[in-house]
Amino acid sequence: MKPLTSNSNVLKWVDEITSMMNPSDVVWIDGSENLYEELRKEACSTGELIKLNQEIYPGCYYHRSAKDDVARMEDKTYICTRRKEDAGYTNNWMSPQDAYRLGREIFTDSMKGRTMYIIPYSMGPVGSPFSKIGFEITDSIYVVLSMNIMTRVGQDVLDALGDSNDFVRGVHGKCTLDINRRYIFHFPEDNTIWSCNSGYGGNVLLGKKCFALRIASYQGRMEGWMAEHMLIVGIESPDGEVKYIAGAFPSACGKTNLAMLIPPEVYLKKGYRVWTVGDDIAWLRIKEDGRLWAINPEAGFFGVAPGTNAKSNYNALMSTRKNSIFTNVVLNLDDYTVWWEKLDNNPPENALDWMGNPWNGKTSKENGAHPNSRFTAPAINCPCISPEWESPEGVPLSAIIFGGRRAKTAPLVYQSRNWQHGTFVGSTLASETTAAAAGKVGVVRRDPMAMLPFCGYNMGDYFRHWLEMGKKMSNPPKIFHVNWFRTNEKGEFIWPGFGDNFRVIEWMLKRCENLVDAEESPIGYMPRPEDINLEGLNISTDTLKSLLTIDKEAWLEDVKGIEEFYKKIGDTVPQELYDELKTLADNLNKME
Ligand code: GTP
Ligand code: SPV
Ligand code: MN
Repeated sequence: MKPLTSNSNVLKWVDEITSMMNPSDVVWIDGSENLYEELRKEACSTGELIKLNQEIYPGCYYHRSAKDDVARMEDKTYICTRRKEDAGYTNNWMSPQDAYRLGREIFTDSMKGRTMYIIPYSMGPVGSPFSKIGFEITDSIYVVLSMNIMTRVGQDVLDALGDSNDFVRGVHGKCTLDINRRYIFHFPEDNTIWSCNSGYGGNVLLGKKCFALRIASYQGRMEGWMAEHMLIVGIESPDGEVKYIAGAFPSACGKTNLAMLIPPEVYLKKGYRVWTVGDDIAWLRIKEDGRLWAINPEAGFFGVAPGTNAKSNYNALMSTRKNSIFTNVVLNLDDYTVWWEKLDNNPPENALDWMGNPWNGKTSKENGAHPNSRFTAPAINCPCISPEWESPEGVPLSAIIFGGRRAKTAPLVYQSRNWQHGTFVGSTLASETTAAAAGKVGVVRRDPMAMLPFCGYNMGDYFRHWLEMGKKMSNPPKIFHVNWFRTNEKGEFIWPGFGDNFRVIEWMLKRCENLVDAEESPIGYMPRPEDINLEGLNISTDTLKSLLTIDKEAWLEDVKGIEEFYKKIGDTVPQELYDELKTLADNLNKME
């Protein structure tokens, strides 16, 4: 097929990859519906996709990845910088030379007898000053179709690029899906990503974590902006004013849910509304007004399916009702619809589970959907998508929230004293691990700014970049920490969460406008219990008080954990953060 561009940088690179991969055919993705329809048909004929019931799920398809390929694999993810210290303690490192050599060995002739697809895509609205362009070369139709949902793809991207050499070079090959030869290599110094032997979204939809976080975080440091693992949401008050919040929670800790939440009845009646801008990634820039502005570089949601239902996240569910792809969920053979745990109380009896085995939801003891089964859904499907979600200028942030799953230590909410303290709070973020990454679930680990698996350079330098950005803002967002996941002795969540998190958001926004006082505590500003609105909620003030307690001993343990973590990162950790740690320890020691 004739190339769709005359950009010589692109053509040279495509030639190199083509001669390495040796495909039988090359197809440029122009973004046309005709081509996509052809590819869907082909994928259905080979079993790569299954067409769902088009009356109930118009434009929707079903997909399965290999059994041992259902989540990001952090031990197979590498940052390949010339100097090992530039990748830092929190990343796996391989020298670019070794990684390219190994990659070439695996890729050579790997597309023999296969078609190679070339996808030009934009992260961010095409032409926005925030946006960046990438290419993904792949041998997977699932990837082509999913990239079309998750990013902006096609000819207008090539037109926007023109003759420029400023694009990210992504190469993905399924190869043989051999887990022992699975690698996700990032070369931040070359704007390059090579991913082999995987078919799972997080490893192969290269625009997402690989580019928009790992490569982009590195670019952001070089160019003076930030790429963060954050949702972006607009909160409209009854007078029609909209304030924007960004939130960083580790994988499977509630970003999609918070981005799309429906406020409790009492707030809806007053006229509050919530608008989704993004559910996973934010690119942040400082503008002349001294504020921090955010765009969502993606065009779709790659959301966790299990637990998504009409009550927990109606808007996410509605987003998946057309033109979406479901991966590793249950397939109902009676009507070709999909199902997953907690979708409803009516699991199908005649179905296939995520591995393709016969499954009866009424009698089986095993889960039908994989805990990290997901959907890719176009953002425009979301009933509460913000009118500003594609604004090339982004939206201004009033607040940034950090949060994780902490059964005991962290209170429901607290506010940092200033940007530097807020950076400290983000750097100490910790959470119990989830099914979003392969490995043990439920272990507490440090996950600074929810970026542990996604920062493309040395974590200490990343903290420094946060501090430097703060100095450049005359009106920075206020920084908060939340925890929706505190449990009682029985291990049950105390806080109802989901829509009721709006009550905490209301307090935070009032703090941003100085409309409510707070109590000083050893860890930061805490709400007075009476300032969290519990109207219409079956929770006592005593329960709320217990959600706001600070356990001195548990926190002193945490201080030790933070110190150990900083030491492992090494001497790149800014002194200012050690100062904050000392203040925290002193404050706690003074506590009754
Ligand atoms: P990634 O896509 O992996 O980055 O995840 P995410 O941060 O977008 O998480 P998501 O919103 O998909 O939520 C993950 C899980 O947390 C789901 O099972 C939700 O049901 C659950 N969850 C989300 N919000 C809350 C909450 O407020 N309380 C409780 N208890 N669970 C929640
Ligand atoms: C996450 O794990 O944070 C996700 C899913 O959003 S993945 O794209 O696999 O990274
Ligand atoms: Mn994520």
